[in-house]
Amino acid sequence: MKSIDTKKIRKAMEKVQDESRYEHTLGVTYTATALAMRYGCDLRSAEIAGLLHDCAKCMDNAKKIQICEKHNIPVNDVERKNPSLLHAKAGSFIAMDTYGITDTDIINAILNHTTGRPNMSLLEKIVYVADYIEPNRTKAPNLSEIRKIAFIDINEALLMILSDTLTYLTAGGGDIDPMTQKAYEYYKAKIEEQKEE
Ligand code: DGI
Ligand code: FE
Ligand code: FE
Repeated sequence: MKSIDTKKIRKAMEKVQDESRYEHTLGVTYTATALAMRYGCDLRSAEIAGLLHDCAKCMDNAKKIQICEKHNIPVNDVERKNPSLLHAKAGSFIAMDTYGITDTDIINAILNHTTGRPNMSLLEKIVYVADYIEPNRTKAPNLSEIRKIAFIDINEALLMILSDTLTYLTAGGGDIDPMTQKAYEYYKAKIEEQKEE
């Protein structure tokens, strides 16, 4: 990953994202880096994944679908109905194709940053949590508690975010992606198991 120029990626994000999305990107980048310091994850990987996690967010939905179809990336029914979800899949492709990222952990962190998944790597958890808690976020419930727990027990923070996301989707009548549900069930069982020990 030596040849990856993070300053260049930052400039590119400033260009392809609107102002508030770019501010969010910078917030995720430094929050992910701080979490990486706390949990002993590679700082540079956290920085690159943070910078690129929403690289496809500001594309129109038709373009996201087109990228997935062209490159044989499967699109499920929930994603077809809510194409905004596809910014994670399309973004992981663009990270490889446009920004030359080859590290599979970084690619997976981008790919799974919206829904999560069972058995996430440390970097995937860090990007997922940083995306939710970065300082520009203001709307989600329990933010101050989750922000604190994120630096104490990342699995606990992950479960709180998944749980609040499912509550929010259910209350608003949003379709639940099977991966969000599977991730929640996996971490709920895992944390219960740990508490029994
Ligand atoms: O791209 P960001 O806004 O920074 O954050 P994100 O990639 O986590 O996307 C957040 C949105 O994704 C939020 O509005 C909730 C939505 N989301 C997460 N899981 C699901 C979902 N939406 C649906 N319909 N189904 C899901 O399972
Ligand atoms: Fe996102
Ligand atoms: Fe984001």
